[in-house]
Amino acid sequence: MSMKPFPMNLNFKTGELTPNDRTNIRKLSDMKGMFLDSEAERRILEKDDPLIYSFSEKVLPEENGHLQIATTTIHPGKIGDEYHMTKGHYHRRPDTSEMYLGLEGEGCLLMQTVEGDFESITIRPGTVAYIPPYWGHRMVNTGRTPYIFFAVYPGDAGHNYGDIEKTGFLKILIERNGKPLLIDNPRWKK
Ligand code: S6P
Ligand code: ZN
Repeated sequence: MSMKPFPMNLNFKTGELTPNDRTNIRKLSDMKGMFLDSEAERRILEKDDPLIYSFSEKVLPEENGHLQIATTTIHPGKIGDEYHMTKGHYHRRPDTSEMYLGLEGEGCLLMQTVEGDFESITIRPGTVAYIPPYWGHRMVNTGRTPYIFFAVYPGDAGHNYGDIEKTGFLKILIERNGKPLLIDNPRWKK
């Protein structure tokens, strides 16, 4: 028996997706070693464990032919000079793509391939970004308000976090003189 069609509601201001089945929370302690300034990370974690981002998903079959639907909110802030960001990932099936739609706030989509290509796209409310197959992706909140975006990707894409945990991203986004600046990641390993 095939699945029946159904509606959902997406609040364009808050990113709230209803109904959704699961909200995942990522605090600084879940992202140890991902920000460049490990001393700043240690100092913050001594006192606090700030929420970096959360994402809500509708649970749909992880099968070819279906789609996955999610909204993410990255809270504003920095660890040292580096803006709050998602962990970032490749897809477990690397030949799958993804679409992001910016809803609120301002930030940047960082993308890279295992061969060492790199691209970035500024995403504001209304920006639609297409992430082709084989491009790892991470979102970064460069603003002072929550950064909210909507994502749609193939049902069987899955997530590969391990490769980004090992190599990091080629470039990182830091604040310099009050403005975002993309710099080479001194820890990047191909
Ligand atoms: C999934 C899609 C998003 C992210 C979410 C959190 O393919 O790209 O829903 O899962 O933004 O980021 P991350 O890197 O922790 O999965
Ligand atoms: Zn993805």
